[in-house]
Amino acid sequence: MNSDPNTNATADTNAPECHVETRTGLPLFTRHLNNPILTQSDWPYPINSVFNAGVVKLPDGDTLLLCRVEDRRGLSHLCAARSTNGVDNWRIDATPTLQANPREYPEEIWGIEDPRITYVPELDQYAVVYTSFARGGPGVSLAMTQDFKTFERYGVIMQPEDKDAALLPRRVNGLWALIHRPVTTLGAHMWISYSPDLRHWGGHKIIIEARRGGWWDANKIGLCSPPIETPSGWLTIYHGVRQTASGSIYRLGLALFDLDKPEICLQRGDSWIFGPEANYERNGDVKDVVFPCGQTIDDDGDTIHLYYGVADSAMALATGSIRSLLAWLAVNSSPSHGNTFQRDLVSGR
Ligand code: BMA
Repeated sequence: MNSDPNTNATADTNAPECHVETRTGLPLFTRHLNNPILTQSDWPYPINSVFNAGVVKLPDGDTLLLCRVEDRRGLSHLCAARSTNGVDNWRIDATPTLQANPREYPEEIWGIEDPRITYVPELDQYAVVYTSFARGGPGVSLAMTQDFKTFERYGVIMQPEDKDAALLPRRVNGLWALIHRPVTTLGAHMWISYSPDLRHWGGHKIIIEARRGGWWDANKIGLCSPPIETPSGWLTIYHGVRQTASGSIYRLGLALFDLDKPEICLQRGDSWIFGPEANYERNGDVKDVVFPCGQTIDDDGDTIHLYYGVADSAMALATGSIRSLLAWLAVNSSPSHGNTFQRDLVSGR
């Protein structure tokens, strides 16, 4: 058990690899010994790979992973897997749970990918925000559900090129808020947009930029799992993509956004907190990728179970503490690395 006086996190001190640590030397995230927890061989029908699942804890206590499943044509659909302990004995839907429907939604002609799930108490529904992939590139689509059996599709809510999106669980100043990652002439940065009805979106603002040059998160960043509401702000895990001579490395960083004005970045970590180190993260269809799209939080309000796709091939699990993440962020962030673009605009550079 963890003995970090700063937190009440549960941590396996035998855990290998992750070098970003709390003040007392424990890793911020500890990989589960059963990793990878879901693979192609678990599936009830033939597939290529299962990864980048949206996650939610259901009212009956089950953990539901809405997995991105790539079929053997290379196109993706979503399939639900449920487990009582969130680790094993997954009960996987016998057929795809949510499939692309290009006849009615042509933006899905090349499949649907990377769902993020947010429970919205006001609507008593889950918002599933996913990437729809077609000739115009990836876009952001929304479907609402109560039971992960039937879905009300809203279609595209952010036109291509855009992805890595999640809805905040409640209105902010009367409006729904969506974090997403459009690719524009400005680059691949994270934005927020607001809507009165989940269909019409505006008030678009950059919330954090990809850094430049040699940084681990230079040139391309994107939201991972849906932001977590804490008393200090919206705690947000994002990915940074480092381009190297032998391909990309997807790593994870932390940022904190203002509760009432989520376009304001309060803190942003300097270094990455988690990256591909284990063999199952380093090798697969796409090497060196860790890609979480969801998490569950225990009843203690602190223990976070992060579910992440590994190497675009399988699903893995790592556990940490929200209090430790916030404590780390407070002492490892530079206020100057929020949104330089807005400052450039003001200064005219
Ligand atoms: C991103 C997304 C993810 C994928 C990652 C690495 O752009 O497409 O689905 O896991 O690339 O290939």
